[in-house]
Amino acid sequence: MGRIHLRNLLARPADIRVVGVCDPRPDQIAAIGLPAEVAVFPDSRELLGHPEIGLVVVASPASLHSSDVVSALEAGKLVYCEKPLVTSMEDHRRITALETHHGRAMVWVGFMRRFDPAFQALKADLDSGAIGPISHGILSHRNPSVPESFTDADYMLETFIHEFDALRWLLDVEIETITVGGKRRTNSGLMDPQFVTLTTNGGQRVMIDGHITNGYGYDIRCELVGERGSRSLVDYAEETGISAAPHATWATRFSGAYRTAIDACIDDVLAQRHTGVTSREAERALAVALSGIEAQRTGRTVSVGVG
Ligand code: ISE
Repeated sequence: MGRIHLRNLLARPADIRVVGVCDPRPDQIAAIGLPAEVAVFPDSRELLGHPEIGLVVVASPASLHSSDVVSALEAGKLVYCEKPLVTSMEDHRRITALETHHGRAMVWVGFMRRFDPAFQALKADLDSGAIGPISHGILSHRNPSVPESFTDADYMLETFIHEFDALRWLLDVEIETITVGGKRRTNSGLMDPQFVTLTTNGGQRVMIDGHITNGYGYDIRCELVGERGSRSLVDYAEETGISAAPHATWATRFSGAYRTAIDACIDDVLAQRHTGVTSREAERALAVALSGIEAQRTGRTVSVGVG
């Protein structure tokens, strides 16, 4: 993930400078082939103490996001952090408390689907009222494979969290309840596929099938049904050039969106504004994911708490 962001940052016109990178595995950094002017910091404290650094991009494993983001905020830096921002409400509160202390929103969360041309075209159609009020949605999140260590909780926090954020944004609603079903277990004990049903405060019902060891490709689908018609991502394939056929991985499917998302963050930083996904916005998708973990465990429909 860090490499994708680094490549995109280095491709940016000369209105910013990539000062340095930090990774506990020096061999990984060597493999990137860094330009000579980009310093390698063996220790993140040294990087965070650097006076020229204004924005820190956090692309560490999700379990480290909380401590990485907190350290950056304590050092007074702005942060672009990959999703999920954090994995517990307690960690989330530490971050918002620091932002409150600094008196401003300082964190941009990398929900890149909001920057994908096909999702944006779908959103524009919904906002125009072209298909009337939405009654329901049918979505798929399919991945060819995930690491052996991937857990049911990761399914919510790493994978379905994209749908939770995208649906809130597309429909301008809050998700009220979540139910999760599935029987099949992989060799590593992961429930896969998983079937999620959501209800919203807009009166909609949304069904998502997740199948993240499908072996055939990365396949993201989204159909929303209104009173006067329906729209799917596939409807925008020709105008956006985003093929509806399965892609190799999430990195190839969303390569453009990753670039646009970080570019938009940098534009915001340079213009001293925040038009992206704030920590407070990300908290809503996190709340749904945490309720989803409870729904997996209990087999019950779980109400998503109000933040
Ligand atoms: C990544 O963020 C994605 O976009 C994928 O859809 C997801 O399944 C994967 O686990 C994520 O890391």
